[in-house]
Amino acid sequence: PQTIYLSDYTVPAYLVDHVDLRFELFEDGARVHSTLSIRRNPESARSDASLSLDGDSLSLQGVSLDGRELQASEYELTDDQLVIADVPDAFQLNVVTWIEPQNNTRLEGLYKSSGMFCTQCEAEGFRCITFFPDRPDVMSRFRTRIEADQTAYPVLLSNGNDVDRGELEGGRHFVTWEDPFPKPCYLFALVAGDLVEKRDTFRTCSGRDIDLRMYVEPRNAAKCEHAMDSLKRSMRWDEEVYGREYDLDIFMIVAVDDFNMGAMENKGLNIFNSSCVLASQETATDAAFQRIEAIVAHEYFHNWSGNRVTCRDWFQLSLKEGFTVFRDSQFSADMGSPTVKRIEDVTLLRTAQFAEDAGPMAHPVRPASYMEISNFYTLTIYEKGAEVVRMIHNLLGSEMFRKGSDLYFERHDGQAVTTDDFVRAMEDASGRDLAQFRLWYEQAGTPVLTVSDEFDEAAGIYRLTIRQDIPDTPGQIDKKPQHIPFALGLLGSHGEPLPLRLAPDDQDAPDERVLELTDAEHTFEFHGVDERPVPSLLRHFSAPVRVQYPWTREQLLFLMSHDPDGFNRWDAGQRLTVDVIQSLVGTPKDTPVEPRLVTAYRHLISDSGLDQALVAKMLQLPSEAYLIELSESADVPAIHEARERVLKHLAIALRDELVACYRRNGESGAYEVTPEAVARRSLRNTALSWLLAINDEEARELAVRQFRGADNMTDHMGALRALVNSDYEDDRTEALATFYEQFQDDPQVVELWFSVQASSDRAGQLPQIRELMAHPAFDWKNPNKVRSVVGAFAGQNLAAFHHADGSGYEFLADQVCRLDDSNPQIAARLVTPLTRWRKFAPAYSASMRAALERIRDKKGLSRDVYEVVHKSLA
Ligand code: BAL
Ligand code: ZN
Repeated sequence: PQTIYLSDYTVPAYLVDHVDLRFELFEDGARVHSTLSIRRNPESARSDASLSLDGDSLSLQGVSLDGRELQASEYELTDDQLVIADVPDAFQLNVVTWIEPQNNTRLEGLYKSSGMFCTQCEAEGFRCITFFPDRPDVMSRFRTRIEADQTAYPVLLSNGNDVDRGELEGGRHFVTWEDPFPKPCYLFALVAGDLVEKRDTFRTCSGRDIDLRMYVEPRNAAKCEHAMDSLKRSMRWDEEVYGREYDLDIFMIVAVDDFNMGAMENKGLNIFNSSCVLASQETATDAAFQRIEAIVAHEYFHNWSGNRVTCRDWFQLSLKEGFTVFRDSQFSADMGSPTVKRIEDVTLLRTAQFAEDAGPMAHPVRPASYMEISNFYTLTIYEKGAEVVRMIHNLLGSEMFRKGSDLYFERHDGQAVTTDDFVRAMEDASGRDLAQFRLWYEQAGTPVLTVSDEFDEAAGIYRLTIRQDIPDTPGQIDKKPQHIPFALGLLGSHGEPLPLRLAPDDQDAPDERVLELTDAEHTFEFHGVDERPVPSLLRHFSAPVRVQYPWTREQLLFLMSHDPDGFNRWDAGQRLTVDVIQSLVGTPKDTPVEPRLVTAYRHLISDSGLDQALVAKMLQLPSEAYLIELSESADVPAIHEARERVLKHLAIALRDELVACYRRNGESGAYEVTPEAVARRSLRNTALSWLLAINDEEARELAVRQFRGADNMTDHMGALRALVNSDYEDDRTEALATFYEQFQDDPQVVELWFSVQASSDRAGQLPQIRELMAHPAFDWKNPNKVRSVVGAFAGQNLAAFHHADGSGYEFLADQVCRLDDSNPQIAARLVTPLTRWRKFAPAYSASMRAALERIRDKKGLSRDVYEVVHKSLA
């Protein structure tokens, strides 16, 4: 496969002002008539008069130019292009193609899911529908007429407003949609199906009434309310916080079961993976409710950050994704607990994005090259991209940042632009120079900050030295220092915040500062300090970096209970627990566990005066994935064993406190998804899982009772998970059977049922995984099912996946090869755990490498998997 380089970018030779589409949908295929109004781009330097259109898996039925049918000799048809040698400066092109949505297992372009037609065009799916310059800097006005059988497909949707509809012969009907806003073809969408409609309205800040509609399969009619409420909250929030008003008269959301991504922000017609939009108290966990709210917001926010202002090319993907993730994370923080939201974001970043940034697929937030763009919908583009925008926000402050975003939207409305344009708008609005800051977009790798300190008692000066190093990554060495905002505070011996005097006479010094690091090393002096303080470093996780500082356990315990920054309180607890677990890896089973850890956790569990939402997070032990990420040469079974040992040690020592915590946090009142209620359920389910880990009989009874009596999926799953991960085999078997019996008709819950088993080291050993894949509810064609079994096994059941005999790796390689033929995008995602092979102890890494080599040698490997595997082995 070819590598595509940012440095090769040139403007499009031709522009398409208007696209007129007519879809004739049938059971054995679809005919697509496309009429393009094309003109030469005055900004293009190209002098030849040939037109190239992208096309993939299309059967061409006819081409005419300005009404004249072209002979086959007048154009060239290759595997991926239609080239017309000689075209005028402005003309109309008619193209008719035949496609087979019913056989489209890649789920790119137009395909069928549960009997309905739907589309996914980002990034390059539109070329699977018709020939087109499939690049985001070609923006056109679309008019779309859909024709289909009226009984089977009563609902026909596309972007914009419906402007015409009527009946046709043979029991068919049509609807025509017109989108007044020019858009790139990746935002095109079409849906045709037998769907129920849920309606609501939203009055915008200027008094316009927007028609809100959700379309779902009839069995999901009762699962729309949460998404609809989330949508209205998002619309209001974007007006209030960013001054962004919705622009069309209609906003539609459709739920689809077979979907590669989580959701898609098509203009006016967002299409969602069912698991990211449908929810009811009985079938969705708290985490799902929160995820749905965030994703609905994310897709809605794209209407401005992505659709009205879009990307010039796919190297700029983070322009819309990083900014929109930042926006949705601000929104979620405002809707719930900002500290908890920050902890969740940072957990994902540190566990998974840092791993990506240190692995063979490491790439900058604005990559310089790619083979397959689908492989670049990554944690780096999304989450690190969001952190980069967050840092701009931190450096400029809220007010200037808002001025910057206003300027960005105003200056670039209707354009396809670059990350550099975004930064320039921020600079122009604020007057700040972000030249060095731009390196965050260009350099890959997670900066490492090494912090050292000294206290000069005689002078009353505390000195902090911070050095930054950015590790080498594939194709990038010897990096330049970046501009890093570093928030910190200093605490006195009683936990009191100390004023941060950078000069001896600094009288009104604040007790928190954001230091700006620009050189490879800085030393800061704090004056008027009477005793050696405890530093609280990188508060709120003010930059996506690793901090190395020789914390003592004493200091971490101190920060855990005294740091005024909730995030750093949590972080201190994590660092302490990581330190304790790491010190036990590979030691004899009777090695003593740090007694102060028990004291600290006892305090957390017992003191109901603490912020319970924060406590619920602090009680989550660092995950195995995070512990692996922190290792140089990971021995997963040993890490798993040490972590289990600590968990059981805590559970035995705190048994009575855990039972009391469980009872104290019993159900109270109607189900609601507030930070308090979520924390209550999280605390009681954590207590339950810890107690079952030590085979506590009373807890077993509590779990069985909770399982039978739960009125919400969080508690239902909490009890099921605890039983599945326990030694009570009969209870586990019975609970799994009962659960399936109850929810077998609900695909989203069946996915939970699959994943709770596939991610459990008790219920998810390889033979059991194979059984799950042979289960009638498992479906290779459904990405959610693949993710909930194969993905959960390789990504979460780490001790089983990293079995010393290498069987987990062999298994994954087999599944990747199998899926590569039908759905390369999902196959390439599944490879991820193997790409980290260098991270593991030699016996493991050799088998992982061998599994990758076997995938590499598969005949007809897709470009998607080829890129990931070859880069991993390089
Ligand atoms: N644009 C792809 C899905 C999303 O990030 O919203
Ligand atoms: Zn997005």
